[in-house]
Amino acid sequence: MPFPSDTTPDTEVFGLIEREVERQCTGLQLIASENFTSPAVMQAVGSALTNKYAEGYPGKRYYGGNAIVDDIEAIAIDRVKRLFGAEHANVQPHSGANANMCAYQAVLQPGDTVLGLSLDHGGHLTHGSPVNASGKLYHFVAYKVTPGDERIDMDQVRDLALEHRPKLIVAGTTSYPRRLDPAPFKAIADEVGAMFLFDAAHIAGLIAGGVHPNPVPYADIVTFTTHKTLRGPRGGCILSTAEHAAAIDKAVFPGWQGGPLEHVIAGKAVAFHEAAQPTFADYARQIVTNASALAEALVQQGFRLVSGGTDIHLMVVDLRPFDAELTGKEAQAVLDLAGITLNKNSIPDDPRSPFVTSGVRIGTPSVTTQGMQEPEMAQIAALIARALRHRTDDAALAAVKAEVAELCGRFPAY
Ligand code: DSN
Repeated sequence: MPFPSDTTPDTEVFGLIEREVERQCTGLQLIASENFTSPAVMQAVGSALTNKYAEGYPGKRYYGGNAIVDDIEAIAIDRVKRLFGAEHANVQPHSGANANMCAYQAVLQPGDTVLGLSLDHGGHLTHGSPVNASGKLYHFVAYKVTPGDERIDMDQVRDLALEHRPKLIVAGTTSYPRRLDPAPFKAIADEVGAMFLFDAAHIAGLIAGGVHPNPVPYADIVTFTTHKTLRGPRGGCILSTAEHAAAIDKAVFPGWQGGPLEHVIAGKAVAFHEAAQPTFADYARQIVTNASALAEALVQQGFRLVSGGTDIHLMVVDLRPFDAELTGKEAQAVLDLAGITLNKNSIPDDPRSPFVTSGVRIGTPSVTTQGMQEPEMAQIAALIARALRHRTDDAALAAVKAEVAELCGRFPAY
């Protein structure tokens, strides 16, 4: 029987997809949590595996016909364990948020005390924000960055750990521009008898590429997303010690999720294969080199960077010294008009609300995938500054947009 779209193609949706591909390829993609995944990953995600129900795990499914799916999921598990040196892996979480909630469910009871980085100082919603289930189910106590150097205050982490005796300490960030050393967190967790969870969502690709310390030898549980610096399909993953393996698997299914997305798991397997290649280490190194170059160029343009710079793939720009009137919200909107995509972001102790903010977050994973290097980072900083300086001048913004398109045309993503 023919499919309806064989005779009546959905030109509406496919037309919009085409436009989105064009947007991605003709503008600068500077959202730190985004990337261009490979055609091989997209082929796996767009495959007939989407048709299959596979509740359970390889060898223990609730439906028939899963022999091939079992092989695919087993390959994904094996590859990610080898990539990070982990004892156990669960590749089924649909997202990083799910991965975190499953990990909590595996080792915590509702009401248990947990330490996590405050959202407005660079943490994540699932690290105990009161508007998120993590903050409603568990008693999160937030640590912050120091006002002086804007780096995580490890003395405060230790003091809070001694005071509150958490069952779990969470280290992990979404808008913190510095290396996150797992060793001091582990030492504090050991001192107070807490478990240690490291959320590597942003930096998983940097870890796989050898340019950031690997938390796996230190943490009981490591969660991450597969679509950021790791450059795989949109999804999550949990690594753990053998001790927590059974509890993690039970928390993911049947605890938190139903049928796994085996087409996405196949895409994860492809991404883990790609991340294990020597060229991926070159990619990870260039992401960081580009971020440093962009940070330096932005400072030369008159911007202040939170903590003074970056060690990783992202930076947080405090817009106030550049222009006291300019908010993160307006900067994001103006840059959108100029073909430069990034996101508004709170700076530590931001006087403006999270919907307005005084900063923007900028990341280099996507432009590095396109092959851009240090000279292009200087050009990007100049384009950002020009657009923001002339933000009420439509002709100036159009000129920036044309230059952005010309730059991206020299570095096609696909
Ligand atoms: N939305 C992700 C980010 O942009 O960092 C976090 O979940």
